[in-house]
Amino acid sequence: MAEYQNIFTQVQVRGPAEVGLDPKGILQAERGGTPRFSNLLGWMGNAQLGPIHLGMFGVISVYMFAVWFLLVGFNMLGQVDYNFYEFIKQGFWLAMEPPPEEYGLSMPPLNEGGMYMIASMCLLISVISWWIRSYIRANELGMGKHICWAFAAAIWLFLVLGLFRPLAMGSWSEMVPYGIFPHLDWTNYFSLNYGNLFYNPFHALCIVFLYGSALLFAMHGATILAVSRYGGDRELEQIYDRGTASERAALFWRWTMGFNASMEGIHRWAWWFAILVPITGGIGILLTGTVVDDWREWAIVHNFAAELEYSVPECSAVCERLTAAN
Ligand code: 07D
Repeated sequence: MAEYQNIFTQVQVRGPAEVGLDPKGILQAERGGTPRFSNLLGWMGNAQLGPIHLGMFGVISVYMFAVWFLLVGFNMLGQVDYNFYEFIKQGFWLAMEPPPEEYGLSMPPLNEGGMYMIASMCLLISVISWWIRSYIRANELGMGKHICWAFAAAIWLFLVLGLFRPLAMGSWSEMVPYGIFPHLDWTNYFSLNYGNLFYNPFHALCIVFLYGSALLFAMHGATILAVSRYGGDRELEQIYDRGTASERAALFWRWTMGFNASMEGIHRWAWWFAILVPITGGIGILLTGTVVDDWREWAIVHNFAAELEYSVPECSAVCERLTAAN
């Protein structure tokens, strides 16, 4: 039985390179790179690597991302006097900071956050171009736009953090610094500054969907792997017959928890949970500092949290029961 506890794809069928369909006959020229094969990639997905389609928006996106990356990288390198050893050593602590508060929404001098603003503009153009590219690719393959709209949900949170909330607060200084530990410190400071983000119900919802997405993904992935001995990965062909992988998978859940998602429905559950992570997150961040200044106070006023200070009652219910028993 152990042979069916498969974690990696074990069978790799290898034929001539497959370039894929070209419904409108215009893609061939835009696809680049000679296809290669890799056993290692084959364990995780398709063993064939390339050709890749870049197109105009792909080129803009990669180029603008590279400019953002280099502007941030060289700014950090400058902070350690272009000493590469120090750059590596202090890398996790280095930051490219947004402009100071006094500049509000105006363009600051280059060495006081102006370069940060230019870099941010490049990142924005890169992310939007990648979204356009995802839309055009899907369109040309005759696909629905589910991937683009899910990506748009992530861009919503990205825009709230870097554009909408700073605009609403009247200062670019509200933007997030670029850097590993500095952005973590910013996140922590943001929470402390607004009275503990855990009391922001949208942060709570955001976590529900984040953990829920992980749970759904784990359930779905594990279910399909568990029935792959019956061809579970060929889901659609399985749905309309009896005794198939799909039927066993569905029965497993109906018998263990009383309910089973349909083979189509589970992908809708997953899509909704995933997009609701950044949508609820963005609402939560947009409200912070603009409408609500202290989430703990807000929670007390709305009977969401108790007015108690953070203290432990003298005798808990358990301790009371123990005392009574003795
Ligand atoms: C950020 C947006 C989309 C990104 C895009 C990417 C590039 C460049 C560069 C590779 C991820 C564009 C950029 C391509 C890449 C290179 C080089 C998506 C993003 C388009 N929290 N918290 C969340 C938990 C606490 C805080 C979300 C847990 C504390 C703040 C999530 C805990 C404090 C913010 C979440 C916890 C705090 C969040 C993020 C536990 C202080 C946000 C969802 C157990 C530490 C964000 C409403 C996401 C948010 C957010 C989880 C605790 C602060 C659910 C599990 C109390 C300030 N927190 N958090 O998908 O939306 O992000 O909040 O303690 O802004 Mg939190």
